[in-house]
Amino acid sequence: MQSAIRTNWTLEEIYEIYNSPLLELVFRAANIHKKFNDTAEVQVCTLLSIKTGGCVEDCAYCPQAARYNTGVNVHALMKKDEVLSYAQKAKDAGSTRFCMGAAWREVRDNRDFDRVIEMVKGVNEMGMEVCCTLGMLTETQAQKLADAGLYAYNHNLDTSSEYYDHIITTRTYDDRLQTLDNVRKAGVSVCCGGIIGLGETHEDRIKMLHTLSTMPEHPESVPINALVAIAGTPLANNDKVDVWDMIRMIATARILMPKAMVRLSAGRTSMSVSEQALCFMAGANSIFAGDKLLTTPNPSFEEDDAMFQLLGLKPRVAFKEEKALVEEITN
Ligand code: SAM
Ligand code: DTB
Ligand code: SF4
Repeated sequence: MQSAIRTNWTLEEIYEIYNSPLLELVFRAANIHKKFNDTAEVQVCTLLSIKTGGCVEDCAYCPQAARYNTGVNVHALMKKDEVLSYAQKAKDAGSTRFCMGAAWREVRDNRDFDRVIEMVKGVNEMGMEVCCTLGMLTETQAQKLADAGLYAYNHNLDTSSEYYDHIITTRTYDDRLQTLDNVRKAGVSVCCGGIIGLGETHEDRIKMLHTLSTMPEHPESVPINALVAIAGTPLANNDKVDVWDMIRMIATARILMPKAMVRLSAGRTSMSVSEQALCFMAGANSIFAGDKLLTTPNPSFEEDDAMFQLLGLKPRVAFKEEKALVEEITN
């Protein structure tokens, strides 16, 4: 049998998958999803912006970049207790992963970082999978976060290496890859994906999926975001992302990386329940829940609860892989 999980995909193979007739692509992805995962299960993650706006980077899509006038309220790093009470609310509403985002270019070794370490410890002790997205990290910083109980780190490639400098000029694709490597070395689960609707071509999307699916180990989570066009940013007037493109991306990601959590991320407020259902059919098995992403709106817990009931979906339990491993060892 050909190895089920492959890291040697060629660009040509991915091109063919991505461009196959839409329903054929969805059927193929759905079959793979059924074979590798519990398709009734969706991971529910909650995001919290712990430090908002005022970022020095020039990411063309981002409401938090200081250089664009987006009307985002700048907020210094939140207090630990305040963050933990948000985490508790998210847990009570059924989230099993809590992701803290900071509008930083990179982590600095200062008191703010010490405070984030305390937040990581606190959320971990609550029994949730704790994730951070704080910008670039050194290997030592990644290790410190790991020691505090960090479960996953989100660091997106966003687009292809070729298109990257059309979107961001204040750092390079290699900087991104270096941080991802540092996260891996620290034994932290990798969450890495991208955004569609930045003005990239289909080829750029294919190239990004190629980079992700040929990493020595696939990212454990792959968020697929649709651009939320923000007034004041250079991408404010970009066309709305076609939902079929979102489905195509999700299905291709599922086929290439059968066991990854493929996350239907930003953009859900402009999608109907039927459109989201097609994304789940195509292999999406994770969402961000709660009425705010970092700074922009997201469906409420109640709306998602109703969607889960309707579609017969259930939230994935926390630390599922680890629990399965313990059962295997003890049985
Ligand atoms: N500053 C850190 C960084 O850039 O890595 C962490 C926070 S940053 C806001 C996290 C991710 O959010 C970005 O990598 C990008 O993929 C996504 N994002 C930001 N603005 C977005 C938008 N307007 N639409 C869709 N995704 C967006
Ligand atoms: C990811 O891939 N998407 C999330 C999370 N990782 C950090 C962020 C989406 C942000 C959308 C714009 C905002 O709310 O500011
Ligand atoms: Fe936004 Fe992160 Fe870029 Fe800063 S580094 S502008 S927070 S995406």
